[in-house]
Amino acid sequence: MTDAAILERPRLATADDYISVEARLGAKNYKPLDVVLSRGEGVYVWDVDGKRYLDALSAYSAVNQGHCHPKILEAMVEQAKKLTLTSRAFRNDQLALFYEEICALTNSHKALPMNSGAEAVESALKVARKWGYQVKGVPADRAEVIVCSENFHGRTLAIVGFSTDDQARGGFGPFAPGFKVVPFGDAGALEAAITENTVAFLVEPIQGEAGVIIPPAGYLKTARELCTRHNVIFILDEIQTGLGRTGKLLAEQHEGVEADLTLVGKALSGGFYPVSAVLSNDEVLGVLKPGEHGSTFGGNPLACAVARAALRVLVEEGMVENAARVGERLKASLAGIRHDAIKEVRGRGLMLAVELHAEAGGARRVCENLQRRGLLCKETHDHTIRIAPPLILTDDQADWIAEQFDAALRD
Ligand code: IF1
Repeated sequence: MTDAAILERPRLATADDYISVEARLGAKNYKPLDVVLSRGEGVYVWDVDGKRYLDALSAYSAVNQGHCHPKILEAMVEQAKKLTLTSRAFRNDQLALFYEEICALTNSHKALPMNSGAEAVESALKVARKWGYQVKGVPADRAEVIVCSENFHGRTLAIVGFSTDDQARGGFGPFAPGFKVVPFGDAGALEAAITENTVAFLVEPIQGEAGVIIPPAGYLKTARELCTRHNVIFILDEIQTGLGRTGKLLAEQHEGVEADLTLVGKALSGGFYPVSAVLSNDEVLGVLKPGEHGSTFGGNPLACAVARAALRVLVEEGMVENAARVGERLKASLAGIRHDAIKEVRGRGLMLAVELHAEAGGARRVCENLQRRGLLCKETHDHTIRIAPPLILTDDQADWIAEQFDAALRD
């Protein structure tokens, strides 16, 4: 069969056709719900059979602005018609504007544009180590980074090397040395782990994959103080919590702290394109000299134009404030559900989770029931259902989500 003929093969028809081809040809690194989506608009997505669902996952917080936001689409199309990629060997007319806007919005002095969230995390770890050797005076190859148990920071080898989740790290060794794990939320353990070779503390303000775990009040403030006192870079991974998800532009604002390095990604493009960035509140990024770090697509004009539009609509359409207000309403409605399967409702803004008791039979089953009711959620681990709809959610849609949860638990 010629290449052209291969490409002209008849299109797949039913959802089962898509699912069976994926089963036959795809790596099985996910176990998705059996829903084959073909269209998205705002909080809704439609499957190939035309059924509508409310998306309460938002692509793991990458479509905070809602699916296919028209203004981000317009910015992407206009830029794609002009210039998509130059490499950083040359300059382009979007990067400086992206720097100005993201640094102003986040009170940052410098930014390093990357593509995936994991790349932003890896970049921050590289910069922290180099800063440790060149500025703090840590002996070569002795830099230590402290992370928290139950962390999720991405899927690269260095990152899974300091994961405490066997599913994420099992069978991928050997791993990079120089990482110490302390319990999340325990400031005493953090202080005890700091040595003169500690260069950074990397932590999520709220642990997402761990099941929307909020640290004790004051934890991030104490961590900030400890990092300042011991000359340790405080790195906040806001790739999931950032850009309005918790009801503030950055989750750190709930605690009144400023990280030395803040990582953003996901919704930085509104789901149109992989865009991430390392934001620096002081000169840590200044240790990088030309040729010491890079990326083919990092900071490309299309990514910058998309990110600028994604940030603009987030701010101009009041999505952050809406997440705070509607998130409170939804959290209260969910907490009001009287059902003994529910162990806890927790979260901040529209980063919510419902934890079920172990004997309730598992979160996956409830997610499959919710899918039949037209609500798409994703379980994390066995007993927790995360709820993270786009930040444009209305009061009525929030009430509807709670009603579906109530009904699904009664089934
Ligand atoms: C998967 C969840 C997982 C992240 C934080 C960095 C990254 C992520 C706080 C890396 C990515 C995604 C990855 C995706 C599922 C989802 C996820 F927490 F959001 F639910 F896995 F834990 N920091 N999270 O949440 O960003 O390189 O993916 O752009 O890997 O299954 P990335």
